[in-house]
Amino acid sequence: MSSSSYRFSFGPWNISEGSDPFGVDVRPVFPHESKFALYRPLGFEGVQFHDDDVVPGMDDLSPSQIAANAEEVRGMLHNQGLTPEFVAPRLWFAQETTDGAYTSNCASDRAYAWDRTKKCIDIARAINSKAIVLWLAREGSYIRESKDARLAYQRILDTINAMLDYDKEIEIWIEPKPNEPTDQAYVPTIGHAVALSFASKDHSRVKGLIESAHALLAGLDPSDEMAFALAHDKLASVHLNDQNGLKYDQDKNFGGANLRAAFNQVRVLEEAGFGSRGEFVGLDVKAIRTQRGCPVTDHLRNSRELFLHLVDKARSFDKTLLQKLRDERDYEALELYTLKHLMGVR
Ligand code: 3MF
Ligand code: MG
Repeated sequence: MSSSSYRFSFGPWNISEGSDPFGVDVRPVFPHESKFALYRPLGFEGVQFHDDDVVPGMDDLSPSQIAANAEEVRGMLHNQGLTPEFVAPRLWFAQETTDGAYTSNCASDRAYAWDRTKKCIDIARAINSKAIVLWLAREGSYIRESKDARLAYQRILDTINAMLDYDKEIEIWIEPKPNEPTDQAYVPTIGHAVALSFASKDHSRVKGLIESAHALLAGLDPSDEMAFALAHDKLASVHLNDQNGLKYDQDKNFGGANLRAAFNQVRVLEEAGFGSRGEFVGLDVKAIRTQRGCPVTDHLRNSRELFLHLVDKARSFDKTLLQKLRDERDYEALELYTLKHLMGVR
């Protein structure tokens, strides 16, 4: 695969107005629909959605209104030559999700979550997307005794099975994250997601989406998490970005905190032929608050460019030397070679 044949995606939330928990927007709102026109010129062809990115206010709309709105978005994507990569149910904003969604202690709140999930699948089908991403934002606890964790895992699995029944073609991609907004999440790593997949009634349709920052927040190396998923043929997509240590979820530019770790993610993806079956390279990067302009898209363009430079680095990595140094168990020399290769010095 030539490096230019990688296909890239991002979600409309990646072009943001800059508010954070401590301050309001610093840039004017850039209309959602106008974002679609930015994708192709930036080198992206896949769009990632939350259900209410497709149909805003969906909780208050009838099924036919939801279908009509989704149809309109399908047309806009078609006009711009874009592919909807996935739709994710936003199960963390509504009052009903205060104590979690599928794992809430309240039966009527769990019913809301299931209803919203079915609508999300309907929306995905209406815009021609074949996948649902489950970022299980509030499925976890702050107070460990507040929930029966074993029952919570069962409820998540029951929901996955119900989704597989509800639509016989749709795939479910689990995006693990260890914390934030919860203190401890029930599906913190790709290992947990892969276990849920194999426990489900059709594991061929249950896969994972790995975000670099989420792996780092779990104290793990993103490239090893990706390798684990790839070894089980379970890596459906990635959210490449970066994270400077164990703090709030930063969604920094890919490679911005740890270039070597970014290189290793690209190397592992390259070696496994990721992308050759149409998988997208997703970039879940946040525009920094200080950046001027509207819309701001430099973070997306730059992260994509860095990925492609690292593809070149992965390809020009001397495989014969690598094998020799592995055989000789000279990992000191291997490390120096790797760092010099990244710096472009001999
Ligand atoms: C949270 C995330 C989310 C998910 C998105 C799709 C805002 O840390 O990374 O991005 O990727 O909700 O599941
Ligand atoms: Mg993400």
